[in-house]
Amino acid sequence: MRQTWRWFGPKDLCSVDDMRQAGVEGVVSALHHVPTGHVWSPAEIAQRQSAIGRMHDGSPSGLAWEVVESLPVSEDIKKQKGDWRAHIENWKISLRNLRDAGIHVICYNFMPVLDWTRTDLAWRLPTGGTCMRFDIIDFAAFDIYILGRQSASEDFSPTVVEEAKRRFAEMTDGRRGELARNVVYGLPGSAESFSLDDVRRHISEYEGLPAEQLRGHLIDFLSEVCPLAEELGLRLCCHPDDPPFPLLGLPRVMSTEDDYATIMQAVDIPANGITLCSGSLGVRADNDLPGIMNRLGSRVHFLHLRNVLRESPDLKCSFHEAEHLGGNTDMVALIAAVLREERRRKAAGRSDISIPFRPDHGQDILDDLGRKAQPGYPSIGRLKGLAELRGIMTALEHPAEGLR
Ligand code: DNO
Ligand code: MN
Repeated sequence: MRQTWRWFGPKDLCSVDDMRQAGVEGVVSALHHVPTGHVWSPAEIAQRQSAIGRMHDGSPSGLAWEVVESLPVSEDIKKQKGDWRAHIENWKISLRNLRDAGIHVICYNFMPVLDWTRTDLAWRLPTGGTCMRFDIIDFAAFDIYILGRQSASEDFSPTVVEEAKRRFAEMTDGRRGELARNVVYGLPGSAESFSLDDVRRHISEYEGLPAEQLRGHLIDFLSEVCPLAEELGLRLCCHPDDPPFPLLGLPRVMSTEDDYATIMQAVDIPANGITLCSGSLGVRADNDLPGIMNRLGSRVHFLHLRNVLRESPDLKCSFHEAEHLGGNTDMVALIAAVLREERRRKAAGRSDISIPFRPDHGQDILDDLGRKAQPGYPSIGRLKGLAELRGIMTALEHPAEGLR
C-alpha cells in the first residue's frame, strides 16, 4: 500500500515540507484552476510537478505527483450535449500529457452537478474537535424550502418531510444562509461561486435524463477513453457518489457494488478501474467494503480510506465523518483485504502491486481548529488518520501476527 496525500497546490495550508514530515510517499493533486473541459498542458503539469518536488528551502523533497484527483469530466460529457465530443478529445489529450509527465493513476467522478455534499462543514464533536456532517432533515429543508425544488418532498420519507418543515420554521436566517453555502460548497472546483439560481439551472438540465441513460453515457465515455488509457499504460479510477444515493432529483450511478460491477464488465479492460472510497460507499449499510475489495479488488487502482458513522438505519440517513478507525467500516478487515489483493497481484506478476491510498478526510483537531483549511483536509486530522492506518498495515504485515 502506497501512502499518499492530497495536495491542493501552492496555496494549500499544508506545505510540501509538512507532507515530508507526515511520512507521505507520494502526492495526489489536480490542476483545479484549469476550467473543466480544457486540456491540461504539459507546461501546467510540469509546473505542479516542480512545486511538489521542492521543499521550501529549495532542496529536493523526494516526493512526486503520482495520482491525479480529479481530472474533471464536464457536465456536457455527462449529458452528451453541447461540446461533449470536444471535451472527450481534450480529456484524451490530457491523458497523453499526463503519461508523458510520468503520471499513471487518474481519478475522476461521474456525479451530475454535485461532487460531495454535506450540511455541516465544521460540526462540533463531544471532544471539541469538528468534522463534516450530512443531516438528512437539514438537507430536506434546503431542498424543499431554500432551493424550492418542485416535487422535492416526494424524495424523502413523510417523517423527514414533516421534521424538515418544523426545523426550517425554527431556523434563523443566519443558519439558512450557512446551510445553503455548505451544500453548495461541495460543488466541483471551478463551480464554487455558484448561486442558487445556477444550481437550479444546472439541475433543470438533467430533467428527463434517467439513471439508466446516465449510466449509458458513462459507458460511452469509458469506451472512448479506456482503450487509449490502456495503450498508454494508465489506470483510470472512478470515485463513488458521495453520499451514495440520489440528491436534488439528480440521477446517480456509482453508489453500490452492483454499479461498479456493471461498469467494470461493460468496459472490461484493466485501465477501467475503481477509486474505492470507504467513506463515500460506507454511508450505505448494504455496501460491504471488505467484501467489495475482495470481489472487485483487481480493478481497484486507488483507495480513499476514511470512516463515517451512520446515525440511523435508513438508506438515506444522516451521517458524520468519524475517526478513521471509529465508524461503521471495519478498517482492519478492509486493509487486510487490500493486502490480500496485493499478494494476489504479486503472485500474478502484475507491475501495479502497491495500491496508492490516502487518508481521505480528517477531523479538525488541535491547532487545525479555526485554521480554515479546505473542509475535510486539515493537516493534523489527516496525519492522525494516516498514522492509524499505517499502524494497521504494519501490524497486519508483521511476521509474528502476520496476515493469514
Ligand atoms: C470525497 C472526496 C471527493 C473526491 C472527488 C473525486 O470523498 O474524496 O471530493 O475528491 O469526488 O472526484
Ligand atoms: Mn473520497
